[in-house]
Parts: sequence; C-alpha cells; structure tokens
Amino acid sequence: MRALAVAAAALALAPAASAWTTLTGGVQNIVVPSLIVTQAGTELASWEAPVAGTMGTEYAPTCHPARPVSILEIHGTDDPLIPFNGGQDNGRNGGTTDVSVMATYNFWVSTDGCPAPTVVQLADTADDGTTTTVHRARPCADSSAAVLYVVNGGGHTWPGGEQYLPVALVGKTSRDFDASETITQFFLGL
Ligand SMILES: [Ca+2]
Repeated sequence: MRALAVAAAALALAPAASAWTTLTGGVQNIVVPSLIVTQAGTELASWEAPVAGTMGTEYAPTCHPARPVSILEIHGTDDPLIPFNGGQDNGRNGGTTDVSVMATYNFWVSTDGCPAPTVVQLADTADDGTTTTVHRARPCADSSAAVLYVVNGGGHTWPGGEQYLPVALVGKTSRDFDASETITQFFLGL
C-alpha cells in the first residue's frame, strides 16, 4: 500500500510544475471523490492529502471510515474559494457549503484516535506575505497520522507552486515550503 500511495502521489503531483491550472481543478476534484471512497469504508483509501480542499457539510455526517485514514491537510487562511473558516463554497463545488478546516482536521484527529496535536511554526524563509503553522498528531491508531499546515495569509494556491492567477483572485502563494515535497515526505513516513 505504501508503494501504491507514493506512486499515486507522484502521479497526481507530476503536472505541478508546468500545468498548475489543470492541477488546481484536479486537486479540488480529487478531494470529494477521495472522501466518498473513504466513506465507503473500502481498502482503497488509507491516506489523503487535500490541498485547499475541505469537507462538504453534506458529506460530513455520513463520513464514518472503517479504519484510520492518514491525513495531510494544507490550507490558506485567506482562501477566497474554499474559506478556511467554512461556509459558502466558492470553488468548483459552488452552491454548497463546507466545514471549516479546523473542524475537518479535528474530525480526523478524533476519528484516527490521535494524541493531542503539537503545534510549531515553520521557518519564515520567504518574504511572501505568509507564514505557516503546523499541527502534527502522531502516532494515531494503526500507525496513521493527522497533520495540518495552516498557511497564514495564504490563498487558494499550491505552496511552492506557480502564482497561477493574480493574488486578487486566488490569494497569495507560500514560498516557505513546497507542498509537493511535503506530501511526498508525509507518505514516505507512513
Ligand atoms: Ca513567508
């Protein structure tokens, strides 16, 4: 399963450098089907890494995974499309509402049987208008983990990726870390 996870992650992230606009849609669209798979309690989903995506309010009450699901969540506090604090979804799933990022993360911390998360600040290495706070809970049940990168001041963007649309439309892109590298290392560490 680990090899499959890494391979799938590499496949999903391959276009990140050159076609982020495409990947943006992919990332948003991946979140919902992956949650549906998780809800089904199948053996297919043992990890997820939603970037700028959270749980829809219509899915949340029915999400009862059969076993722990490792989660790495990355989300900007100034995301204009999928609001950090939840509410109206202005992205591709517009017309729906979302659970807040912290509520989504706390759901997984509880569901995965995690210890209380530790909270640290990433080094603010780039003058990009963002900082990042990392919430890390591990080990959880069955060696799973629940990690959240809160990009303070960050938008609906891929940290380390292109500023694919103007800041006025999608918000700022963090240069303090590379989401692709972070996701890869997370999967390798499971
Ligand atoms: Ca910074």
